[in-house]
Amino acid sequence: QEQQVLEDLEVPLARRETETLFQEQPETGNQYLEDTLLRSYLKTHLPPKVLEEVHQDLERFGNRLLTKIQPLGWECELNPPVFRQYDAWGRRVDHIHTCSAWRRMKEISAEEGLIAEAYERRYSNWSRLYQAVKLYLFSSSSGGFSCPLAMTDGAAKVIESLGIPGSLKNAFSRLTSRDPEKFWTSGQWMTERRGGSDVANGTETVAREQPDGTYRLYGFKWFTSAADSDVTLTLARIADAEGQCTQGSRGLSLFFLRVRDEEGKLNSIQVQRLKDKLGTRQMATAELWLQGARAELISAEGRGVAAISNMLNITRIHNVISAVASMRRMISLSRDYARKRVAFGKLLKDHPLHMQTIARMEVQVRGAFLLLMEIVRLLGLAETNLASEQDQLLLRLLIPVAKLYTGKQASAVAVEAMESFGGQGYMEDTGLPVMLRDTLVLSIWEGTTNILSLDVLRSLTKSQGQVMAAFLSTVQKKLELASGTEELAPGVQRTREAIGSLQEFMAAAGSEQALTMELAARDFSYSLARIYTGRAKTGITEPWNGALLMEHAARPDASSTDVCAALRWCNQELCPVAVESGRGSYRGGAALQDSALVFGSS
Ligand code: UCC
Repeated sequence: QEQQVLEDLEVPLARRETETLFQEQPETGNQYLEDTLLRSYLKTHLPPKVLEEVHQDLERFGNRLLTKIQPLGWECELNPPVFRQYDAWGRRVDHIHTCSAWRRMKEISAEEGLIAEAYERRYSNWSRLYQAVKLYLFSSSSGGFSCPLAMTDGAAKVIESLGIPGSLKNAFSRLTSRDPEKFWTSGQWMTERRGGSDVANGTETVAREQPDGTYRLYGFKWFTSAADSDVTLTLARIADAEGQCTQGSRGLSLFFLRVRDEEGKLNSIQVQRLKDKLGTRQMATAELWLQGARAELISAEGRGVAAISNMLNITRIHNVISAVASMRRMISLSRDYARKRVAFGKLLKDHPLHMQTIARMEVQVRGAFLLLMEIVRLLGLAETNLASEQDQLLLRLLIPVAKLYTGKQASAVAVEAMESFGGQGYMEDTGLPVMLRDTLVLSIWEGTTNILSLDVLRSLTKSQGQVMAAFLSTVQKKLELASGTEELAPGVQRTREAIGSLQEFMAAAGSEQALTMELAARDFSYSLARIYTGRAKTGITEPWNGALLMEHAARPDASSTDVCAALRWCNQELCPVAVESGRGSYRGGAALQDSALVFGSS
């Protein structure tokens, strides 16, 4: 009996000691100060005066993110929006309640000039890049607020590209305001039941002109992200006097509308329900009925898709920003964990296989980061009329390439990084699953990988091949002029070979049927992403007008890490389209085989 009593006393004691996992939490510090690649990029490219100013602001912002904004982001995750359709007395209210942290994110976005910076252009062509850097730092702490910011930026871009008509002056100044009281966010209502990708054939919303020249919209929008936004851009078909509409892309026009009036009453809109999503749960995505919503036509009739493309190209860049940011955050946490976690008698950082895994992710995020910087650099030039024709062509091509490529990279890195925490990576309260969920959407919204691959082909066709000529001549010129940094020679060689294979593929594909290019579209886009990201430096006499891995590694003050990352990038298959073409993957017969594999053959 005495023995039993003693055991009973000991068991709880033993349990107390073992039931809790004592493990220091992985953390990041000031993300700006810790990001050596970002800082070396800015140092290399920005004029010294600009660098001095933005450095101070980014260091301050990095501290604000760490101490104030990151906790708010987590609050947004814990308090997702709630939809209340009726009040206690049966009145239909359709109220989307957001938490105070979410509303605070909106104020912070204004205070930090997260949209304003790009439109004020106080640093001329560098303003866009500076804005992108702030958004990149903000993204993983924003509690999903990056999404409304993407659309707000896109709406501002569309309005600016229309010359800021008088009727939209107020909206433009609010979308680009630094004043939290004035700042508006925008939605982008493109998706209807019949068409997420096929917008041209799937859009059923009808616009009826009113005597005062405005329109009333009738239809159903199936996904409306950040439905608490103040305004939105949306597509609809204008009905003629007989109520008939033109079908297809040529029937679509672009409209601007305020979602609510001054009192907060919805603009003849009913909220059907909020979506139950895998991720981005901090943000309200709604199904909306437009029941005569008053709207303003802002594109030429029938030019809706072309007009909203200005928005799409901006939101796709934001997608790249979020993809790179989420990879960076996951890897930073993995790295920190490797310094703290002991297994098999030593820290994870002392296990070579574990470090190899993180290093592989690091090569991916480095390439993606430099691709992002290249795009926002080109965009900055285009917005300040400093871009050459070649720059503009490259920008058109690189946006879909980067969106599709980094979206996939981010998902793969998020899954891999999660594994580096073992079972803890799978635990909700670590916050790691949130990051994984929120990353998975990046290859879906704003155009799936295949849709973006077809957009790459669209840019080729629309420019009659000029985008490709710009791509090849940029890459080739840089290779010809390559300074011959000895350590980089194998990478230069591999890139050269990849370009040769790409050219051979293109020459052969030119005489094939359209099906060949369609089947090749994804591998082709991947090849462009890998070759461009790994391309070599231009030579010492040229300005640092590109920013990709080899260029970065050939800077006079480049580190051995820069060189190693460049070489490792070039060690992957740089031209998968040539490899697959060689295997016959794009022949008509291959398409039949694909079908048989999926559905089975008789
Ligand atoms: O709304 C959504 C969620 C919002 C959440 C925002 C988050 C942002 C992320 C931030 C990270 C946190 S998702 C909804 C997104 N929907 C899409 O992305 C649609 C996907 N589908 C496509 O992209 C299709 O390719 C379409 C809709 C563009 C195809 O339309 P069409 O009408 O069939 O295509 P067309 O006929 O080829 O193009 C019509 C015109 C042409 O100009 P013209 O007539 O002058 O020849 C095209 O060249 O539009 C032009 N165009 C473009 N121009 C089409 N795409 C582009 C482009 N990307 N750039 C320039």
